[in-house]
Amino acid sequence: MSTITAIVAGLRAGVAVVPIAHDAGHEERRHILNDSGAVAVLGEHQWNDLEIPTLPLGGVGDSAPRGGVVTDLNGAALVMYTSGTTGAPKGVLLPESAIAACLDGLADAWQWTADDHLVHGLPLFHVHGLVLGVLGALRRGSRLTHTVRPTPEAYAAANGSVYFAVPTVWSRVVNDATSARALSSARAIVSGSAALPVPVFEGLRELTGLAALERYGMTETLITLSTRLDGERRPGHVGMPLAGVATRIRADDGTLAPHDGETIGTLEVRGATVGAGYLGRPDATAASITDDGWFVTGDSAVIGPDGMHRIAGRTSVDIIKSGGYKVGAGEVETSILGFPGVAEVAVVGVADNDLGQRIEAAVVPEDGADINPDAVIDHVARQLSIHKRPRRVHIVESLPRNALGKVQKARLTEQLGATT
Ligand code: MLC
Ligand code: AMP
Repeated sequence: MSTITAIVAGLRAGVAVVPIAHDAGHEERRHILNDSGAVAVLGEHQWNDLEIPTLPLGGVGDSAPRGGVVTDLNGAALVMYTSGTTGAPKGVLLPESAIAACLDGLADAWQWTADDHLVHGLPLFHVHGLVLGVLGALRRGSRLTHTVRPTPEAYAAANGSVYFAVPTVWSRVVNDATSARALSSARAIVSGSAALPVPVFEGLRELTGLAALERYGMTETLITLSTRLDGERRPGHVGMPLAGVATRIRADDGTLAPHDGETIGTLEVRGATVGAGYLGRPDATAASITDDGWFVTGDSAVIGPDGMHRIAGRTSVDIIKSGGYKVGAGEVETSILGFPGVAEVAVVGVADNDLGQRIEAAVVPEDGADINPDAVIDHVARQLSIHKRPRRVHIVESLPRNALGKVQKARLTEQLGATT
């Protein structure tokens, strides 16, 4: 509740709010607070290493916000941190107008109204749980139940009309037939943040009688594509552009690719839901936009002649989606390199039935070093965040490299996957 109070207070006061993961470790927390130029932390928390004042909610604090920090927020209502292929997470500037366009576009696609009772248990520091799951309910005036954890049992008990979840949660729902059947009184179930496997889509349809609505988006662009309640819901497809959004795909040779249902290209999007770039990173912002103003998503997609989109994958192996969380291989590698005795490391996403991808690391120790894999996992959980920890750490003699010395991540992913 304190998160929702703090976010709404910030929005009402016209003060940009920066959500921080509840399980954020000390390095990640410090990076986000410093990089964003935050002047105060709102609400209760158990962090005892903060160098900036905490303002309690529901009363007047005795500490004042820290001053002297000037950042160009470019009119952002929210600054949401997201991982890239390398380096620490970047803050995405999200103006109120983009948030409103996204929420209204989704309301149109899903016929979302004040009569709905939305249920989800997603974390409140990302677009899915916070923007769609909280601000969406507030904008529509619909009732919201947050189940705290997104468990099948909690979803079954909530008696909602619309449910949101990431594919990992939907896969767990399908594996719990009793809970799944309890959702059959809902009018819509919605999946997003990662690809919904076709068997999970089919399992949901069989157990709940509902064809899941699938939608696609990114922190940088908010939600741009969705299937519609009054349209076709084709397994493995993420539908059409929301109102006010346009898309196109670009082939490897740099030309725009045809919308023929076969050609794969990098997806580019433009429109009212797209954010205002990265905070304090004009270089990264410029690199993400084409000369004619389209945002380059880094996802590969196919567009059909009927306008239906299918996401075919990511263009970079260094972006991992685990349980719907985006994690950059680079940030985990940097963290592990700081662990005593580590000479080299490579982090990859290995295919996982539950999480979509699970984070695994291959570590080469320095000569004579004896590294405990569990200690490496704990190190990442404490420094970055619990959800960014590798699920397995392999101690290896060397990393597979090509003739230029570059780590062959595809080969490593195959090798690690084969050891499961
Ligand atoms: C385990 N734990 C540890 C630990 N190992 N804690 C500390 N150190 C270690 N080494 C404990 C934790 O304390 C915690 O305990 C528990 O393990 C967490 O378990 P987990 O294994 O990480 O959780 P898991 O079951 O795998 O979570 C699955 C999940 C979660 C689906 C619930 O991944 C999730 O909430 N995903 C949603 C991500 C999301 O919202 N993405 C949207 C991005 S926006 P305890 O006791 O606390 O459980 C976006 C745009 C768009 O993508 O399109 O939407
Ligand atoms: P994030 O930065 O956490 O907002 O993650 C955005 C990324 O999640 C996108 O670039 C996609 O790779 C992935 N994603 C989101 N929704 C879907 C979806 N429905 N299908 C496939 N991938 C998705």
